[in-house]
Amino acid sequence: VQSVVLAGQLAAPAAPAAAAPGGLTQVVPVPANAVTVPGETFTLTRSSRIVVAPGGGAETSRVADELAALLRPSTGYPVPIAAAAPRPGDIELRLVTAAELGDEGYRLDVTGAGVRLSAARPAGLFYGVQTLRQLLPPWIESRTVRPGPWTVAGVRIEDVPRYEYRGIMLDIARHFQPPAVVKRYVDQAAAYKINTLHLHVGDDQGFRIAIDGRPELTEIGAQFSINNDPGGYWTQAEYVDVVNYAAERFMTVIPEVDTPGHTNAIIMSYAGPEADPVLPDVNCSNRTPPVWNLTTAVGYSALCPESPNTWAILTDIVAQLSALTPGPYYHFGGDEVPASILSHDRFVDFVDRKADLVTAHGKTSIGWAEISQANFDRPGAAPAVAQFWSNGNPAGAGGDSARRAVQKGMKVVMSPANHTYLDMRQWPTSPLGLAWAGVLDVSHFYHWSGTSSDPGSYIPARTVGGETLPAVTDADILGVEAPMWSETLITGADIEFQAFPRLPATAEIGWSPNVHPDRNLASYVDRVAGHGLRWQLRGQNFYPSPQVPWQ
Ligand code: TNX
Repeated sequence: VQSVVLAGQLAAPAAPAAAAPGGLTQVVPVPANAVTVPGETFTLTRSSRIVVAPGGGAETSRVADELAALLRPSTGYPVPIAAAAPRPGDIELRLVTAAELGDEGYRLDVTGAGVRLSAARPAGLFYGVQTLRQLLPPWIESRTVRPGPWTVAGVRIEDVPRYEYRGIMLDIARHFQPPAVVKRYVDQAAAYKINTLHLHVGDDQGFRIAIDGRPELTEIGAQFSINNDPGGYWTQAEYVDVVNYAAERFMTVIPEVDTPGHTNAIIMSYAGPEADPVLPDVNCSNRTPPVWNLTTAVGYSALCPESPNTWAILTDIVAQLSALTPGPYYHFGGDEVPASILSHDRFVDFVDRKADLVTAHGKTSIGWAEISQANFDRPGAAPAVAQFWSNGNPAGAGGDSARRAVQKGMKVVMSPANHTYLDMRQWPTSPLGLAWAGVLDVSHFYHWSGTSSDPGSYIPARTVGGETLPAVTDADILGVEAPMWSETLITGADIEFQAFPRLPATAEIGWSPNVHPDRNLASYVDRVAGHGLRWQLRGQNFYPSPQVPWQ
């Protein structure tokens, strides 16, 4: 076994995975460091066990349970979980003291004697299991018994993520989705080491989570989806159930009720003729209620920043969603409010006040990057995060919303629409998706500028009007996120079709080191090619992109 070093310390990368035999050629995201162990092969057999070292705690046991649940249906083997010394043929999971592995890294040793997976934290064990899954033959994903053989070529992997935030966003406001669909997507994304689920639950066309004391928001605001498709909402118990389900897959939920724009559903809930009490003062949109906007229009609604009722409603929403959400973040939207509806000053006042409201409820604010216009640099302002989504030229004004955020000390989540938006069409005449940020195939997701896919050099510094706005570097970047808006997406199958095979590219950009022999499009499409069979075996939809040499 050759020596293994971590990303960042890696002077000359070790053996390229493309040259390695066996399952390494299917691992996505590509591990930071992997070396083959020549002449060694692990075989999972009828007598193999999952061995959990003592002291692992409940989370480690759960990872072991999840691994067993994956291995049993396709192998037909019992795969018991044992707290015992490992025997040849076993898979051992153990927590170790290894600061270099951080909260999410893992070490995976596969030899003829067995598999040893170690990590400093249970999340690392979970991610190691996802890698082991991809090292095994694709038929491991079968839900019925297959003949095998269940072999893995000898390999030693030491893997840590580049960014701490690797997200998906799902819009359940434009088209309602029941919890079961979201849970499936959580499982599918967690397999690629995505660790954040940003749930967009309030927009013009719907408000999707029950708020105690404010039945209007869901009784009125949740009735519909776009095109008069059926609406719906989650009870708070259903939301908590999804939060817990995601947490079991080491995924943190961030709720988003978009404000002050994208609020037609809230406004209608209080300003419609049936509503009691009627609160016309919350409405600063250019529409006179009752107007249900069930089209894909954007940029026409706004809550009035001067209305005490606006703040009473928002306080209830922020307080309750914050209390139900264990993660550190609350996303308050902030996108697409035309100055013709709220002047710059009124918008800034709104954002400053909303950020304070979020802080008062113990969360860190995230908003779409327009919020960087507000006073996040004022003395005493809490740290906050801007989510960059522009599809404009990042070297030009297109990058300014993120530069302003950096200038004010905010962190940035990178979601450039033309490289991460999963609701964009995959070919020009696709019945699914919009195209305002482009028609985006795998290559557009992988290549952010030229053939580079480095978030940390995507937005360079820019001098404008004698002022130099800063570059957005890794020191500023919390991570990456692939949003999925749902104007045209109705079913879980639609969501899967849009997510695969593009989402794993964003996952790789978020996880894998930028400088690595296999961190490139050619290697990515080769590695993801074997996943089509895996997805089919799991009953998961995907787009058979012509850019991938499907096996
Ligand atoms: C723009 S991107 C929006 C959403 C739409 C999306 C459609 C952003 C922050 N706002 O309201 O759903 O385009 O792709």
